[in-house]
This record gives sequence, C-alpha cells and structure tokens, in this order.
Amino acid sequence: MVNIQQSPTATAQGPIKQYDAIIIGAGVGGLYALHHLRKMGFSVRVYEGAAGVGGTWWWNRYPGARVDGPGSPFYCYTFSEDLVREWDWADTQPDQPSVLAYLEYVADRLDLRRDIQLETWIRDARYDEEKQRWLVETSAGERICCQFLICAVGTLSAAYKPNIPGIDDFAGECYHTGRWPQETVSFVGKRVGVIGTGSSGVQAIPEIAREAAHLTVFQRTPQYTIPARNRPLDPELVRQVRENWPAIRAQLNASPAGMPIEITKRLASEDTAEQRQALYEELWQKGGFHLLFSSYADILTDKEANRSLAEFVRGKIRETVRDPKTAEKLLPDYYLGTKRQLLDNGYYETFNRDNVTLVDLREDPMQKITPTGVRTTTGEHQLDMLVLATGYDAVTGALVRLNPKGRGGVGLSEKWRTRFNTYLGIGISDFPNLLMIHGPGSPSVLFNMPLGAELESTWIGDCMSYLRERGLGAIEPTPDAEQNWDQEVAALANATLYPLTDSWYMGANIPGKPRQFCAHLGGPLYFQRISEVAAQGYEGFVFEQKRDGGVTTATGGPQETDSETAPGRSASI
Ligand code: NA7
Repeated sequence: MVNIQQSPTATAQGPIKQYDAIIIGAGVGGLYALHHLRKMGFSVRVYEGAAGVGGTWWWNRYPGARVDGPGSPFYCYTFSEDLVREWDWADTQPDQPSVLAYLEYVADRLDLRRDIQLETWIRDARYDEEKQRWLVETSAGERICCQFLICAVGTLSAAYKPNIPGIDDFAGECYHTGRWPQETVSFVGKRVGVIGTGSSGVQAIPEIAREAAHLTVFQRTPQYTIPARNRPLDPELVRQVRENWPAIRAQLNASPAGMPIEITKRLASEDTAEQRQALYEELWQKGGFHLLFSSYADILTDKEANRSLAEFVRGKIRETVRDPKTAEKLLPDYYLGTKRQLLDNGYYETFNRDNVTLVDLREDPMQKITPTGVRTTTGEHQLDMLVLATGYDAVTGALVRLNPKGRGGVGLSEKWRTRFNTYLGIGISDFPNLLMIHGPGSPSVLFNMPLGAELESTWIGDCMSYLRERGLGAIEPTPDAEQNWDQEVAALANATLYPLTDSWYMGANIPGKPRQFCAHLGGPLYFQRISEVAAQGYEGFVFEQKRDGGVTTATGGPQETDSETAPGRSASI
C-alpha cells in the first residue's frame, strides 16, 4: 500500500553546519531561490526529501501528468534569455517528463546541484530567540544553523490519502498520483480503479483506459474540464518568443495569471445568448484557458454569466458522452472555474469506451476498500490495481507537516489551527526569519509558478540583503499587518464566486482544515504591493538588531532603501 509519509531515520549528531539560509525543497521555487541567493553572495544549502530535483514534478509521474497552466513556451523561468533560447519544448502542454528534464537541465546549467542535498527530509526546525537563528535537524541526523529558513516546500506536495475504511487492506498494487513510483507501472491486462476526478484523475484516466483491461472510475464530484488541445509547439511561435523575450516577459509579468492569454473586459450581459454561444464555441475549439479567461470578464464574479458558460460546457458533455445516463452523472453543478480549472486530452470521450465504467459515489456511496477491490452499496468492484487521485492538503499542508517551531517553541500547526494567516504570503508573525515561496496568501497556484517563484525569491533576496547591510538580526511581520493581509486576501476572494464552492482552494477537501481561500487574487497587483512594502522599508514588519547582549527593535516603515532589484527585473545567468 502506498505510503505518503516521510520517515525520519538517524539521530542528530556531529558538528552544527552554519549557513545564511537553508532552503527546504528543490522544486520550481527552491531551485530558483538557490540560484538567486547564491548570486547575491549568501551561503545557502537546499534540502530535498526526494532522490532528485523537481519537487512536485519529480513525484507526480502518473500517466498523463502535464502542465495545466500557461503551457509552453511560457511555463518556465523567465529571468534568463539564455535558458529560453537553449531549451526546446515539444508540445503546447508539456508532459511531466519534459518539465522534469527542463528542471534538471536548469539545475545543471546553473550549477545548482553542488548546494543541494537530496534524500534528506527536514524533521525539525526551531527558532532560537537568543541566537536569532533557526536550528534545523535532518533525517540524516545532521544539525544546521541558519539565519533564514526559506520554505519552498510546494503547494501540491502534501499528498492526501483519505481515511476510507479498509484503505490499507487492499492487496493489489496501489499508487497515489502524488507519490507515483519511479519504476514503470503497467496497466496492461489489469482491472484498475481510479478514485478521484480532479486534475490528476482527469489527466490519468484517458491514459490508463487505453492500456487497462478494465477501468472503473469512482467519482464523488464531477468537475468541468476543457479540452487542452495539446499539440506540437509551432516553431514560428518559438522563434518570435525568443526574439522578443523581454517584451514577452513584461507581458507575463503584467497579466493576471502570468499567462499570455488575452483578458477580456466585456461582460456576458453585453452579448445576446446567440453571441455568447458562438464565442464559447470558438474558445472551446481553441482549447486551454481561453474559454475561462477570454470569454467574459465576469465569469468568475457574476452568477448569471457563470451559469451561461457552465450550461455551455454541460451541453458539450451531453454531446460527447454517448450514453445519456453516464453523461448525466458527469454533469457538474458548481460555479465553473471556482475549483482548479481542469484541462484534458479526451476525458469525456473515455467514457464511450467499452472497458470503462463510471461509478457515481453520490448515488452509490463507497462503503470500504477490501483486499480485492472497492465495495459500494450496490456491490464489490473487483480490482487488481487502485489509483488514488485524491489530491493534496494544498498550499498549507507541507508547511504544517514541517511544523517549524517559532517564538516560545510554538509550532506552525498550532498557530494555524483555526486560520492560516501570513503577511504577504511570505512571512508569519512569531516566526522570525522564516520566509515562504508560494505561501498561503501569495498568488501561488493562481499565477505562473516559475515566474511567481522568481518574483518572490527576488523579494526575499532583497529583504535578506536589507538585514545584512544594516546589521539586523531578525525580521518578522506584526500581528496587525498579518491580520490586515488576511482581510485583503479574503476581500479579493469574496468579490468572486470562489468562496461559494467547496474546493481545495478553500481547504474544503481536507477534513477539519480551516475554510479559507488560499491565494491572493491580485496577480501583478500583488507583486506591486510587495514591492511597495519593500520600498517603504518593509512596512508591516519589525526588525531586531543583531544581538550582542541586549535586544533593540526597530519598526519597519519608511526608511531609505538601496534595494535595486525590483521584482521582474532581468538578470543573466
Ligand atoms: P483534487 O483536485 O483535490 O482532486 C481530488 C479528487 O479526489 C476529487 O475528485 C475528490 O472528490 C476525490 N476524493 C478525495 N477524497 C475522496 C474520497 N474519500 N472518496 C472519493 N473521492 C475522493 O486533486 P488532484 O490531484 O486531482 O489535483 C490537484 C492539483 O494537482 C491540480 O490542480 C494539478 O495542478 C495538480 P471531491 O471533489 O472531494 O468530491
């Protein structure tokens, strides 16, 4: 049975290594942060639990895993024109092996590996208030002391295995999509069951169906998915992008989701029903996120506008799936786009295959998992393999599992018991010198992730050098700043339909998790905001002088700053 917990091994011993910063995680965020901070002259070491770099792209090897964000050639680091010129993407929607190969290439090209320690989990991290430093212990029994603890632990890295009765009793092969084995998994001749129809399930299901003897899909909540229309990348587009990279980069920086997608200002009510239908059809044929972002400006804010698009997609499902009963079971009924928008390659068509069965768990609930299959109220589905596409404790999960201990030894899991507040999505009060990349309250999963990682790492690097240049020992947000930020994040979300849906954006997929929208919806405005905070001398943060006996504190606020690296500013390798 799949085990999704990391297990600590050795006991801490030996000399304590000292660094300016350690970065936890060698995924998209950690790799860039290492490059950037090292270039700024900081001593940095990265610790990564996996056996390779790549983070989520290292773990998520399930069949069909692809970028569902901006697509290529735009899902990449943007800071270096060399990298943009050197790396060839094959498809518009790169698959997991291509993204992993790209990240491995970046790690080699930037000579990052010498400062990355793989197969090493952080099993404890505690802030020492006297020393103003973090004391960290690894699963290898090492102890490290650093001024800054940079958490690049991933937003979709804490795999969620639901507490279904009997889940550990299944005797066949069992895999979680977020912890897929390194070895090739064959479905040939097997009876496979997939639990879950979010992004991972929707990507994996068509691929598994092509190989398996029989596939049973256990669906609790149907979701809307839009054809990705993945295709070979147009060489002419690549040429143009490479020739105009600074302009493209500026366009990505300025766009709401960091994607080169035209954002319309037109409201759905400005068109007739026929005009809306024609536009939806055109964008459906185009594929990808165009339908969501380029149709009408109020799709995610106005219930009627949303309904018109949702009804269009429901019509497409009815049209595609031949068996009307199966089609009905696949019809979603939430506000389209308010769960992570799925993109697929032949998902609905898969249900026309003879070897695929859909089990609607709303009318036929799952009772238990047995050694030989899945039992629902109507009977047992015999299986040789079970695939858990059951998602993640998203955005906060990996941080809570890390559970760093801040002031007074209080753990983050305790601090975030009822609400996961941060300031800027980067800092947390009572956790001095802990800085997050893609933390809750930053745009994270709702912005082009590599680009977001660059912009946040740049901010973090500037902040660290601000402290270094002024001989400051610690930085930490004030509780007030944190609370105001929480309100800002919530206000942006409340102006949309997102909070009306049970989604992992809202924490609703994890029993007992606080219901709270996880991301800042400002896009470029967020990056402007954090840049302004820095320019105002890190307004909302408090500093401590480096301790040499007594402690003096200074409040962040307008002060002269010599920070030159504005978010989005270009750099060379
Ligand atoms: P998601 O989007 O959280 O989807 C998880 C799916 O698993 C979803 O359909 C859930 O149904 C289902 N699920 C979870 N627990 C159960 C139980 N107990 N019984 C039946 N079904 C269950 O995760 P993904 O991995 O697909 O996608 C996450 C992101 O990863 C995605 O955005 C990509 O960027 C990569 P529910 O909807 O809760 O009824």
